[in-house]
Amino acid sequence: MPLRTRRLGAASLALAALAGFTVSLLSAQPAAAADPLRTLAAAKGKFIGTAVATSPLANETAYRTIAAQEFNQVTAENAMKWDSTEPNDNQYTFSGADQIVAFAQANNQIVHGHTLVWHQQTPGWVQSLSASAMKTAMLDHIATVVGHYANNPAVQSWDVVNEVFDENGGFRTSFWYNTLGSGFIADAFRAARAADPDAKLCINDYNVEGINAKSTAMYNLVSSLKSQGVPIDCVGFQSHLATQYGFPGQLTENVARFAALGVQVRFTELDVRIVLPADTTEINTQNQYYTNIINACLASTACPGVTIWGFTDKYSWVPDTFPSEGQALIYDANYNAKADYTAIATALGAGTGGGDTTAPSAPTNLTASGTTSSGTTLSWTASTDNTAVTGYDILRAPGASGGTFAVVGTSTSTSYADSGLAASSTYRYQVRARDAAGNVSAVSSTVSVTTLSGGGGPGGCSAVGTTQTQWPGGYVIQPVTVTNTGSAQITSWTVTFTLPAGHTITGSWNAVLTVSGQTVTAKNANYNGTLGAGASTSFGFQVARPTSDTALPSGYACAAP
Ligand code: G2I
Repeated sequence: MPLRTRRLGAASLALAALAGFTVSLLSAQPAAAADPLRTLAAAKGKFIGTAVATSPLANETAYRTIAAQEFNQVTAENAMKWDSTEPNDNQYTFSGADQIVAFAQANNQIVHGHTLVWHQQTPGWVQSLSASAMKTAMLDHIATVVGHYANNPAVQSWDVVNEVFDENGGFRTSFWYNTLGSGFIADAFRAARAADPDAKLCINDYNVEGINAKSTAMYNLVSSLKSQGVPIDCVGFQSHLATQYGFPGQLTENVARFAALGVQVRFTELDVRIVLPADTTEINTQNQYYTNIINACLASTACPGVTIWGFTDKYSWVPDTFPSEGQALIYDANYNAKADYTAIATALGAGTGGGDTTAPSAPTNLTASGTTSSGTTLSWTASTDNTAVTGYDILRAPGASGGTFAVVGTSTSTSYADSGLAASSTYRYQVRARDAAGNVSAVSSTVSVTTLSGGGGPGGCSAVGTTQTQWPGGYVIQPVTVTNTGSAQITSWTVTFTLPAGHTITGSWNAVLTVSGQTVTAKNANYNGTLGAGASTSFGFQVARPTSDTALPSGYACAAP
């Protein structure tokens, strides 16, 4: 784990934005909303971001001021792409990327890295490599670029692969795919995780916002990567929308199906272009599309936030690509906020919160107890708030590291019983508090829980062996804790485990041991077979082993017939 402050969750941005950022007055500041977008979004536990370009960031005060004032997340529009960061083999330049990250840090903004492996803006020297050299170049690029920011707490996520599908749901026949096959995708994610174990790793694409052949291909890929244990944490819906094509169908259902896979869903490159000249109907449609995307993010706990692909029509990719279209962003070319700005502010709750934008304090002292093979009970110390805490969200992530925290339940007290867990599995929990205005606290510290083995049911039990002492010629295992993990009393139990070759049991207590080959079977003694639901007992044994051997028994399993 790299040495650094643990990254802020989206929810903690509420506190960061309120505590650390002073709004400076701008002549172009919109009159419609008193609070900047970032304050409104943070009060909802979300980020609102923008893509930024290095040149106006360096040269235009109005650009810089709006970027800092209105957004709590930034993405480099071009500066982190391959042609900017590694134009020649093994010659890395981070000047533009570092400029953006420094700006973000100065303004309490989080950074999304864009993008590591893409078929565009990748230098020719990469595209012509042989398969083995291309794979080496890709892994080296990911390790170096992600590694450059791995200890920077602002840089929290990456687009690892970008736009790998064609419109029919096949893999795009890019030079990556043509040379390496689809395996480059899993390789890229593994390399990114190795370079920064804490970063959220995303796959990003356009025309995947609604349910269609392309988004279904994306869904199937994410599902398959997850089942293979490939580290993938998020899906980016770019959301380059256009009023003439309608709003994507079944967007809410699409968000939900990805969320059910246990990945975040981010809106990463939102803009809504119009065929020029724009009329009132088109502008109203555009306002509605912006509103719809914000609402879709607010409605899903899997969505940490929305990034707009720039903010001013002065700098938008749209006219370069679609010469007869434009006006896609939320400020005009003179930095005046457009009606789209107000639509977003309104969707984020401007003017509805009764003025309360103070989030509760984070819950403290989170602990887990009474863990069985299928459940655990959490308790914590209450949060405080300027009005009142109305409830707590319970978040859970699978495994001891990685994965995504998702809300699994709510509580109005300071405890929560979680159930339906898998046996012998590790989960991590966090809790956050809410108030009546919808303000969300930072998350509590994380507690890790490993469920017992033995599979629940009336007759379940688990066994955990502890090495009490060992020496060159032997060891003592004490206690082997036997727990009734079921819901009813048991009257006998049998523990089995594997003894390394050449080891001999020299003594045992509180159980009756028999040895067959390398398998040891320990049955309860006549006085400790009866255990109520959740109750434990223990036994122990001593073993002689060759003096050169440091092996220990393994594979403890318990049965309670
Ligand atoms: O095409 C829109 C976006 C689609 N998804 C991935 C994004 O990375 C992509 O962004 C755009 C940037 O907004 C443009 O600014 O990607 C383009 C490249 O494909 C960017 O355009 C490039 C121009 O093609 C270059 O000629 C120019 O030198 O921007 C460069 C820097 O201004």
